[in-house]
Amino acid sequence: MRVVCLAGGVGGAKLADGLQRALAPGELTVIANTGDDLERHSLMICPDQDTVMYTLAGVAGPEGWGLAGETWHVMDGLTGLGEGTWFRLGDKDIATHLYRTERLRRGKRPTEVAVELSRALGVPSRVLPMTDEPVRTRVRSDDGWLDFQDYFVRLRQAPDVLEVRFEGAEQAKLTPEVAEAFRTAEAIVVAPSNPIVSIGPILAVPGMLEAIAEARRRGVRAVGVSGIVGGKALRGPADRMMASLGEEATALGVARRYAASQLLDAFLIDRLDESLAEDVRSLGLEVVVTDTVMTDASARVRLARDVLAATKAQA
Ligand code: FO1
Repeated sequence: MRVVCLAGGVGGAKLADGLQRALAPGELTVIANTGDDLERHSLMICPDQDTVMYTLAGVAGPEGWGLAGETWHVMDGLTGLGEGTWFRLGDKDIATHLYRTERLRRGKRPTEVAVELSRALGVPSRVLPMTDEPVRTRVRSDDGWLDFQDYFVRLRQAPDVLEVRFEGAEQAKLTPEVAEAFRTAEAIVVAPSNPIVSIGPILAVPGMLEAIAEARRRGVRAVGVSGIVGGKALRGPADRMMASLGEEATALGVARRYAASQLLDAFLIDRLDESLAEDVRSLGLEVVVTDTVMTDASARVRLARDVLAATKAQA
């Protein structure tokens, strides 16, 4: 069963891992958010793509991003030279960035480099950037506009987010690889990633929503999972971000967002949020109430199986 999964960083990578384990090799394509991408120390860094790729390769670091068993000699050296090292790149991870940066400089497309990197790591799925054009997420706080990683890593998500924009999104295009993935998809999954700054940029790529709608017109079902459980984001600032943007910071708030773009057939919410099921249903979505918190590999697979079941049948 060919499955296309839209994902951001760590939370999305966990469900992608569950899907990869539940499916046959080659059946999963992950479309990764590139709004978090940045250039530092002259290196092109694609955090969400790499988080998904390292997770699917079984080599992700202890925090969910970067690589396991890292050393930090380059960062220590840069710190000694007085360089800002608030964005930590491990020595092995730097090899990925050197490779990517060099290939891009020689004219390869980001998608081509992503496919090469995944292949080199032995990932049995495809991990595709949402677009080859640069899209940069920026957030407005009381102190003005911030680059996403300034907000997320340097300022540790402390400022209230009052506005979000995806610079470059209007000029971005669907890649042939992403278009083909939707053309051949048999199921579409929206991972429990931040709906505003992880899934939002993916949906902002012109043609993305239409490609999903076109697949759904063929009878392909689209299923999403709430990354907010009991009013709290499982990871990251999605709950506070939704609140400061005037949205309800619950699974219902996430469902409302996706319902507004007519994205989904069904939505999975946690048992803790069962009381919201009726309201989610009234948005025109089928609801599956299940355990959505992925504490270990077996929980990832269990959730993936629930997701796949929801893509097959009326809940
Ligand atoms: N997250 C952090 O909180 N601190 C870091 O220093 C950091 C470095 C980093 C390096 C490479 C990479 O692929 C990811 C990295 N992340 C780091 C994670 C990442 O910035 C965020 O988790 C995502 O952008 C949000 O999805």
